[in-house]
Amino acid sequence: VGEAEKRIAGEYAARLVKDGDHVGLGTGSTVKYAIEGIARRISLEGLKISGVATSTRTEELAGSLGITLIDIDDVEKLDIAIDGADEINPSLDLIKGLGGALFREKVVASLAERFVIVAEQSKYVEKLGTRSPLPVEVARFGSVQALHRLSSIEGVQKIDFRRKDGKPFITDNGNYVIDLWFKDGIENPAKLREKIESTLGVLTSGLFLGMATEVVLSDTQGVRVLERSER
Ligand code: A5P
Repeated sequence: VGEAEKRIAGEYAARLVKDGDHVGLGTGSTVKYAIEGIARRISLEGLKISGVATSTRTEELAGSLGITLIDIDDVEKLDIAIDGADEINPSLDLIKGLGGALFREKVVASLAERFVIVAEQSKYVEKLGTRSPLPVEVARFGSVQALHRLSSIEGVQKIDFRRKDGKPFITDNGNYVIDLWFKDGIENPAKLREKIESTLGVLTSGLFLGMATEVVLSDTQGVRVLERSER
């Protein structure tokens, strides 16, 4: 899908960053444009920021563009974090993690005062779990048992380990990802998150509920910004 749309959303979000901000830098093909936009503002406007990366991929990209990176444990909070998503519903709840960086993304998002999502319009859905599978990051030890436990959750139609080039996909944290598909989407995201995240072996799920403060949705014409009033 449209690089143009991704660029429009990403570049819009890059302009939300303020001088002196600590910025969470997400992972994926849309937020890449935000990271490039921030780097351009650093060189053109002398913007001073420091970034916390959500993946080794983003760390390499930001580093190569000259963005100063700091360790997550050296900050108490982030002024803003910008990231992509796989699905967004009208309450601004999200499914994330198709890129496999969900745990680090969730940790970074949880520290951010503003958590801005950049996505093209087609990711906006009435009901989560209708377009994308739900990724869950699990420890490798006992991961087959974890898969069995997760498969007994109501509504799960299909479940499988994420694979890449024929081998199990391994996250930046050395874990596996299990993808869950739902028969008719996710009826109650909060209840489901509770069930999944209390399962032995699970590090976290791709359900990001009540976290996004703004969603920048783009099409080729421009952006529509959805805002959450409380979180
Ligand atoms: C990475 O783990 C994901 O959460 C991404 O944020 C998500 O997959 C969006 O990526 P794209 O912008 O490449 O679609």
